[in-house]
Amino acid sequence: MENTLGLEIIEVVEQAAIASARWMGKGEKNTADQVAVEAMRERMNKIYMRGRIVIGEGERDEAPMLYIGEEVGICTREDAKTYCNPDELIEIDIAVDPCEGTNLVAYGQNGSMAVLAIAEKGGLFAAPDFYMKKLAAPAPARGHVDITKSATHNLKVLSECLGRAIEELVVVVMDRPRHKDLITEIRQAGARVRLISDGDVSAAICCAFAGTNIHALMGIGAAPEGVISAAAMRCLGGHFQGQLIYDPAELNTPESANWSREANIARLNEMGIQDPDKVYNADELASGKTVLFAACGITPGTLMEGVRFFKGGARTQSLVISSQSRTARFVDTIHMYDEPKNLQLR
Ligand code: VTB
Repeated sequence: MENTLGLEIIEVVEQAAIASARWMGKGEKNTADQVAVEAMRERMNKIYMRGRIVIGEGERDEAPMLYIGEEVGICTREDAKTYCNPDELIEIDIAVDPCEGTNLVAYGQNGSMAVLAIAEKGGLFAAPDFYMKKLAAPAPARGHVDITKSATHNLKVLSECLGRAIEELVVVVMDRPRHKDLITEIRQAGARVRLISDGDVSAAICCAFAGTNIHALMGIGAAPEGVISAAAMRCLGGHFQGQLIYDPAELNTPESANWSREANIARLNEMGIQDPDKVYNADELASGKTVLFAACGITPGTLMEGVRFFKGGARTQSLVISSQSRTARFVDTIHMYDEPKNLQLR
């Protein structure tokens, strides 16, 4: 599945990142997202593959592009058999977030990226549009920390697994009222908290790389992005667990005040999720035999640079992770828009 796909998806995330980066700092998060969606879809549809969006911009009636169920790739066309080879006709599932951290782009802040994950059909959990409690940690803590246990307990375990004092650990938490008690607990346990306004996918993946000075991600974010984080963590051997949040009391936001716990459980049941309390680990969220992940920085981040425009071109940095070739590849690309003689390469 991955030979040429691994290369082509770099361009998919690069194009989305470049389009979105043109809207950096303009205060218009919806446009920053929309142009990323359009660019991602356009490039995806030039790939010889038979893809289906399983995590995207929303349900068909609410999202015009990259909606859940949309077919993408040249080999989804009616007469595909005449020009696609059998390998390219294998159905693959795709999870996309063309602009992860729309606010970050709109306000020119660090940590936004264009991101996607791919697996063979059925290999990615089609997460409902719910919130998800998440726990990410470095590989040595995999299977030792546990989302059902307290933050205090997990920090103790993490400190043992990593062989470092709790005081040296940094936990990323999204800065939300719902995390007030969690933040207090982490601080009381002795660890340090790095609050982020948005972008927990990047934070989760950072846990898998030593040297990022991020040792855990804790707290509640969006479920679909949890699957994308899990896909990367599955390939990198890091720890990732997610648990769907259906009780509005745990969110405590103005919107969630109108939700009902029972109605949410009923919705999950309708979607085939019988046990709403189930804890999903990375292997279950991204269960595919072959999993591919790609991300490109829009604004600068811990793992990747953001898009930098220069006279006649742009430069991007991406990360492509493959379970098959067991590689995590950082790709630095110069995009040349003008005649070479007019470029100021940088
Ligand atoms: C966002 C975003 C995250 O979750 O905050 C979102 O920044 C949901 O949380 O990266 P809020 O509704 O509280 O903003 C993510 O998209 C992904 O988990």
